[in-house]
Amino acid sequence: MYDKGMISVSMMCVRLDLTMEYLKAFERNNVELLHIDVMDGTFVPNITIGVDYVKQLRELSDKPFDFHFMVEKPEEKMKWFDIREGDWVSVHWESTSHIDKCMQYIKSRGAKASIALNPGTPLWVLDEMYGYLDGVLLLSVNPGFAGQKLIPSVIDKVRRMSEHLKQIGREDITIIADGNMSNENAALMYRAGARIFVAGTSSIVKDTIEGVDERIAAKRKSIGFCAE
Ligand code: S6P
Ligand code: MG
Repeated sequence: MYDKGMISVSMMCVRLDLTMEYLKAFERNNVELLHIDVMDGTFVPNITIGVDYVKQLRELSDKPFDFHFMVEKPEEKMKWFDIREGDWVSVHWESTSHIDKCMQYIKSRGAKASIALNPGTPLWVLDEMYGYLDGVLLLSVNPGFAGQKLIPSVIDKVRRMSEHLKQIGREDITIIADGNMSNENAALMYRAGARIFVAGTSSIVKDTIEGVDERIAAKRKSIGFCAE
């Protein structure tokens, strides 16, 4: 397990007119990952980032992408995207009968494989899948929208996931926390065992670029970069 947390910035939260400024800020502050929420209007009640946006974003940034697919038939739709070695890719267990096929595909691209779980989905659904996993994404909001409130029971779910991973000798599997990762919530999730933090409107991404460096620094402090 990484000692310190990594930041994965939610690109759906970045205003179009501020995209370049934010990308420069992520570069100078060594933000680790760009979180790409792909929603199809069927699995979740929203449509977000698509194939062409991702293509263009690749031209603007060399950072690894952290794909979060919230789509039906991910085993087909994932293949439309340029998934590269070093990327993280999370697919919802609830979205497909072919989660095994999805994991095989992600591995075949050299990317890190992760299963995403909605807040109401129990951890035991992962039982047959640990062999593939590099990560588990635990949503602390119902998927579909930025700017929601954290569902508090997910903090204990992260703690139980972390304990279970220790028990089965799989501390190498990284817990990704997504949904209202304010600095306060991120600190709780960090203590519970999460190590990648999706940062959107509740911490780093605002309607202005002003203060972004300070916001990134504050986020780092909440995820293990200073003594508690
Ligand atoms: C939600 C999505 C998330 C959001 C992120 C936004 O369905 O998976 O990745 O983009 O949670 O962050 P915030 O800080 O606005 O909740
Ligand atoms: Mg997400």
